[in-house]
Amino acid sequence: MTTTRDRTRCSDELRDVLTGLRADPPRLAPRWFYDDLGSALYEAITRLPEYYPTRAELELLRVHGAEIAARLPRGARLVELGSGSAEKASLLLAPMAAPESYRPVDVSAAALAETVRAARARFPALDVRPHRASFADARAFGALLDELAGDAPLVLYFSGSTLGNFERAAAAAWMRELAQHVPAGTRFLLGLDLVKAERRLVDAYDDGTGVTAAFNRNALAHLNRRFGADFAPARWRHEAVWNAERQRIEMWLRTDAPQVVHVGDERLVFDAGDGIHTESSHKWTRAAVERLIEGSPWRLDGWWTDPRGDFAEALLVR
Ligand code: AVJ
Repeated sequence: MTTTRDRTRCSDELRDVLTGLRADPPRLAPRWFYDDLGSALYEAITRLPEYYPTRAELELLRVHGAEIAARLPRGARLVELGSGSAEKASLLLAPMAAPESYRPVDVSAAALAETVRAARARFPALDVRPHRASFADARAFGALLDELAGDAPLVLYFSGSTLGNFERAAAAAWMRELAQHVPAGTRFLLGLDLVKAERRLVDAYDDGTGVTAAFNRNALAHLNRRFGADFAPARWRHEAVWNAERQRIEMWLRTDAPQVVHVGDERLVFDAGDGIHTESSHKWTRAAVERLIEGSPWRLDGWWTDPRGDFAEALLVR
């Protein structure tokens, strides 16, 4: 059944999509990667030999998880932003002192169910409570944090360098807003991919098997399924470029020939050479983290990297 609310949400989303596609240069938000197929493709990306961040963060937690856990308060409520296999959170929960509960937060009910299943299998005695919510909107997520704050010390965990999808200024604003919804003493553990040789960064986002290209093009297929658009995904070339000035990998979909595409009631015309910017994945240094939290209630209280120095966990305290 389609409710009025569904239609309203659909038209809001369609309006956002059209605003982005009509911008110069055209853009599409990374969230359009993640329908069921896109989530499966991302899962495949994490296993590619070229895509090192997932393995690097797991290795970091295997090597330094106990040290990190020793810096977290006893009896803490672990709130994880985004949910998957609970594999990373488990490497913190195992050495943590008497965690009060584990609270994965995600918009996807399917992702949450999988996280809960995995966490309960690993820690049968642990209180595991999923929260279906978006954390991208700091105000909405702040309302959830207001509810979660108080009974036990809070530890937020945001893994995978997903913060890197925000523009730098938006990330800083988001951090400041979250700080307004958590008590003093709250810890925030941030998993961040570090700046490194351009070759390795580009290869991680342009793998030889073409999985990332399929993941990128699936955003267009997703728009076709969701809004009845008529993108021809195969006619868009996957591009991953290092933007040195902004220290980020950008993903684009580019067309070599003119194309006309219908989205909703709109007719969009693309010229040969036009691109759609689909994702920015910002990379980090310790100095960039200091800039991120400058003038905010957060301060940097710990920093660990994996043995190769590819990935970091930054521990912030409010
Ligand atoms: C899920 C945002 C962390 O930026 O590395 C992987 C997404 N895009 N390959 C990242 C992604 C292309 C990923 N994050």
